[in-house]
Amino acid sequence: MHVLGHLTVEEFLRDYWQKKPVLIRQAIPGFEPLLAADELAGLSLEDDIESRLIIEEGKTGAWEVKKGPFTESDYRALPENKWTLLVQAVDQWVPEAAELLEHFRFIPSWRIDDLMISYATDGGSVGPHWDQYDVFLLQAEGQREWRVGQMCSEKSSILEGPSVKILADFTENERWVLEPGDMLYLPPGLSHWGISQGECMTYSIGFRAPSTAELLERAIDTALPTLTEDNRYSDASLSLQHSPGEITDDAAARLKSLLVDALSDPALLQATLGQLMTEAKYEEQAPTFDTSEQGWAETVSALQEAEQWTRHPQARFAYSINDTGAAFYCQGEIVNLPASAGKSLEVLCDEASYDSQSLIEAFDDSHLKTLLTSLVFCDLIVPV
Ligand SMILES: [Mn+2]
Repeated sequence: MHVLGHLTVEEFLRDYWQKKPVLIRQAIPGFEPLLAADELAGLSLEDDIESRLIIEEGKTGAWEVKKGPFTESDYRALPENKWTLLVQAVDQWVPEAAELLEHFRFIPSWRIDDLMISYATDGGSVGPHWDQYDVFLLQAEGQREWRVGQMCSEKSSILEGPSVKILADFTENERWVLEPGDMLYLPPGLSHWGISQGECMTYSIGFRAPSTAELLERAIDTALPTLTEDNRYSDASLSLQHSPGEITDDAAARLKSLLVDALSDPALLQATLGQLMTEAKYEEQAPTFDTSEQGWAETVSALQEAEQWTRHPQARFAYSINDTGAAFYCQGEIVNLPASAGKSLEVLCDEASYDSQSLIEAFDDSHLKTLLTSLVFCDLIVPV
C-alpha cells in the first residue's frame, strides 16, 4: 500500500524527509482504527507496556504527567476533558499495528522506532513541543487540529515546572484539521501542537536516529580491538616550528587523519550502525540473540510445525554486505557471514513473513544453518 497520497516516494524523500512538513490527505482512505479507546486503555494497565497520561490542568499543576501501568481508579480520577493517554510501541503487542508499520519501509526498516497511539479527550494536547525524531501522524479516529511552528533545538526555551517539555514560545506558521485517514509528516526539530476536537486517536509512526555521541562510542568500541601499539601518532612530515610549545594546526590535521583512518573501514561503520540500530526497544523484555547448540534436523522439524513464520514483534533485524563479506545484525549482536549469504539475509530482513519450506531451502550453507537454528531456538522468528 502506498501511504504518501499525491507524492511519489522519490518526491517525498527529495522534498520533505528530514526537511519540511507535509500534509497527506487520505493517506489511507477509509482508515479504520486498529483498536478501540477502551482496548488502548486496557494496554496501559499492563506492566510491560510503556504508557503515560498527560493532564493539562492536573492536580499537581499544568501539564501533569503520570507514568503507567495504570489502574481503573487512575482513570476514574481523571477530569472530564483535556487529557491524553499515550501508549508506546503498540506494534509489539498488536499484530495489526506491526502490519501498519510495513507500509513505511520506504525508509530503511532499522530507522523505524515504534507505533505510538495517543487517545485524547476534547481539547486534549501534550502542549506545543518539538521532538528529535521524524514522525508520521496518522489520524485514526475523530479530528485533531495540528499547528506547526518554528524550528527548535536544545537551545529553545522550555517552560519551567512541567515534566513534559513544553515550549515557552510557539510561533505558529500553519494549521490543519486532520480527519481519519489523513497523515502529517513532521521532520525532527519542528515545533508542533496537536489539539483534539472531541475525542480522537492519533497514531505516531516514529523513527530512531542515534546521536553522534552514541555512534562515536560504539564505533570506538568496535575499532579498539583492531588497533595495536603500532597504530600511533606520527609526524614524518614535521618541519621546524617557530614555537616548540605550540600544538599547531598541522598536528591537529595529523590527528584527524589518524582518527579517520581508524574509523574508516566500511565493515566497521556498518557494524556500528547495525549493532546500535538493532538493539531492542525494551531489552529486559525482548528475546536475546545467542548461538544455539541445537542441530539442523531439530531446526527443520521445528520450522515444519508451522507453514508461515515471522519476526518476533520485539526482534530487530538488519544486514550489510561489503567486499569482505556479509553481516547480520539482531538485538545489538553481529553475525559475520560469507558474502554469498546476502540473498538469504535480504529475505530475513525485508519480508514480512516467511514460508518455512522456502526458508529451509534458502538456508542451505553451514553458516546460514547455524544462524537460522539460533533464530528459531531464541524465538527471534516465530510461527505466524
Ligand atoms: Mn511530538
